[in-house]
Amino acid sequence: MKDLYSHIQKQDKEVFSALEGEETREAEGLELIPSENYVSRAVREANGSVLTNKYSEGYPGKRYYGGQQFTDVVETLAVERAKQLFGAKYANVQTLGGANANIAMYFALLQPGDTVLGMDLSHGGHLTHGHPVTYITKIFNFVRYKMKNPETGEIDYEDMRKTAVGVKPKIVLAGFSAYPRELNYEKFVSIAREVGAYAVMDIAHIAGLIAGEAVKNPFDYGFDVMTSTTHKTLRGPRGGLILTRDSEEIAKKIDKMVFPGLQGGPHMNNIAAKAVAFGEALNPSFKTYSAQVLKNAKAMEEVFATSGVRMLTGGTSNHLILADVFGSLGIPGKEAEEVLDSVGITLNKNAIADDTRKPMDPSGIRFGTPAITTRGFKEGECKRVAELMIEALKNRTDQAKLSSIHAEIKQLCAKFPIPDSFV
Ligand code: DSN
Repeated sequence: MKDLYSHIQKQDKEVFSALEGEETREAEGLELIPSENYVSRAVREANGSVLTNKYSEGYPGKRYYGGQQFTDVVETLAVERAKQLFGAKYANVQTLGGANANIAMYFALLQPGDTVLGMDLSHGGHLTHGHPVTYITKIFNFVRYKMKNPETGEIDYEDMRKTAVGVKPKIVLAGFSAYPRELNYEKFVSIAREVGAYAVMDIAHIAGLIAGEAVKNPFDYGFDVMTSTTHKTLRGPRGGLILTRDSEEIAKKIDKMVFPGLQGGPHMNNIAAKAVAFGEALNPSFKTYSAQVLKNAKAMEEVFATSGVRMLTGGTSNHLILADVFGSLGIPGKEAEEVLDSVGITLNKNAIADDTRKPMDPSGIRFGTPAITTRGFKEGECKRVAELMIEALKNRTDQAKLSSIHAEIKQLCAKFPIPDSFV
């Protein structure tokens, strides 16, 4: 660690101390936030590289400033690898995050006042899919769909179709940040086609599972565009990605909107890190990783089911679980998050469908397996973690019990250190 931060250590003790603290926190605790992961040293090196010095407005071969012989190499590598991973004809790797990717996609495909049909945040969608707190709702009109039955997770496709026929959206948007099931992609695409809308999927949460072929690829069902982050299951640096299946016209609109429409100089260090991460995801070992993420989530599901804790949609078919800890154990989500944090398990409180509690202290917790699978956990370790979570929650006032659970978590972490490399 000293080597990695030796210059910071000499120059800036305050930042060094925070970095050292985070290194220890990540090493000695379990990361169960389903949108987080651990990147390889190679990805971190690229992200911390000399490319942070460079301005590269434009795209490879068409830049506004000189000196682009190496930035063009890394951006082209990132684009080509992204295309290969997702079966896309076009990729834009310049957006800084998933929210930016969605905003650029909306502005590229819509006119102010146009309508988007997206999933309700309270049923698993995302803020950028049309929550009233976001600025984009002042520009575009968002209409939301929900699950028909939160116990099974089935989306109300018939209601969605009727709504689409009524409001004539320009985009039918699939995708989620807290939904544990696969979507019926045929239905989304057929509704979009019926009303003449673009079919777009925000794959931020499951991008790595798609790339690793552990779940279906929406492009195989005719989606036009997919937006994503690169740092969740895809295990790359923080950032965004926009993929276009085959339309040059759409891809051009997206490129123009990302730059110069909405962003300035791309973060080339980050794009180099994306290229490295996409290279890792193309390695056959990434398929094994993605499949294991799913098996591990199933193993945790089994323990929660046996313990009688209600899981929204009845369980999981992907990397995440949404558990109703307030309904099942009488523990508010915020307290559950704090209790588990105190034993070295990081996850997040989360609203459940039609939650009667407030967003800052909802009924649920959301957790998942991307990061612990990167650590090398298999089903056995995941079951044990799920058991320890439930034990901690049930014994949350017993300090001796919590200390012994924390000690076991630390032992597990020591046995499964965060790897430096995956290839
Ligand atoms: N913050 C991300 C997540 O945790 O799912 C989504 O933006």
